[in-house]
Amino acid sequence: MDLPIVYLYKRDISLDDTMADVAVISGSASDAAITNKVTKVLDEYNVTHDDQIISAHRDPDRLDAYIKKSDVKVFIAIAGLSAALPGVIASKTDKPVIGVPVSGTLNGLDALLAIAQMPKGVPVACVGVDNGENAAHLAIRILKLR
Ligand code: AIR
Repeated sequence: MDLPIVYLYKRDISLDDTMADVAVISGSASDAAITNKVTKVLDEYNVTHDDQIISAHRDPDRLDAYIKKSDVKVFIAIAGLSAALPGVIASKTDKPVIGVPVSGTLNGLDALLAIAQMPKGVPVACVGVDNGENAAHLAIRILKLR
């Protein structure tokens, strides 16, 4: 189910958030089309997910609080432009992080490089530009390892 944008922005981080297997975090409400591709596949496979809109640049403290509080098993982070979100999450957790570059400008090449070119020791699994479906499929495969 697609959640209203206002709800995603204003919701406090609650204990319910720790119940999900996957965190789906978008950098902006404007990423909704790609975020919906992710959540559609997760829903098809009955994978529980907690959806948030948190910008690594605009709201770093809230992102930090969410990661510290969250007990999910896999993070999916969706962002365009200078897409720091997946990398920042990977710097704050030892859980798997999957990044989805969004094609806002430069056909998504800016976000693709920002997500894929992580330094050693801080890995992010980068799927194709706008390919939210593959982020969900990869998360499902990771969950199967358990
Ligand atoms: N973004 C948001 N904070 C940091 C970044 N890089 C990204 C969003 C979105 C793009 O910037 O993930 O893809 C444009 O966001 P907005 O809110 O200006 O529409």
